[in-house]
Amino acid sequence: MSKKLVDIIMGSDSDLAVMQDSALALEKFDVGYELTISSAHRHPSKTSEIAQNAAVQGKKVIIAGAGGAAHLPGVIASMTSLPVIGVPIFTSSVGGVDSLYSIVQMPRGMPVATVAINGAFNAGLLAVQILALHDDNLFQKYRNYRIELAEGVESKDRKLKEKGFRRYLEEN
Ligand code: RP5
Repeated sequence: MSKKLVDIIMGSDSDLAVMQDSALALEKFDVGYELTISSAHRHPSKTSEIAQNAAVQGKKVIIAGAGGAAHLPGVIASMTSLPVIGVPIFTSSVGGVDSLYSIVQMPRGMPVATVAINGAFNAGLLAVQILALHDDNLFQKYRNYRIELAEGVESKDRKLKEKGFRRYLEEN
């Protein structure tokens, strides 16, 4: 795989089923990444080491996913100047709203770009967009991806008009 430009960090292995989507998004664009389990609460020293070493290792963006009292992305943001994208993980207790508020409500001066609850794929895409600012080839790949999305909508709309809604629903 190409150079590891993105750190994907999650608070627990129970986040992996969601956080794999960030890896899948990056792989779609041949962007190298490193996946790590760490925890702001259970292993603060490891979290601090990762955050402080990321830029030195050549990482350009950090994606951090956590659930509940989800301090991981904010704590990482406090220890690196790299852009941090936070992924609030769905929780069975309150549906991930706890994670969302913990991550999105960062104090002035310390931003974490927060995606939707379980929005790990979009976190990967946002990382691609950031990297593409300085990579024309990647920028073109990302533009092509957007064109494919639009074509997908056109094709569904053509099918709906051709078949009518009843057959469309039966067949999908
Ligand atoms: C958070 O606590 C993790 O990010 C995870 O979403 C949540 C629960 O962790 P486990 O108890 O499943 O390890 O730190």
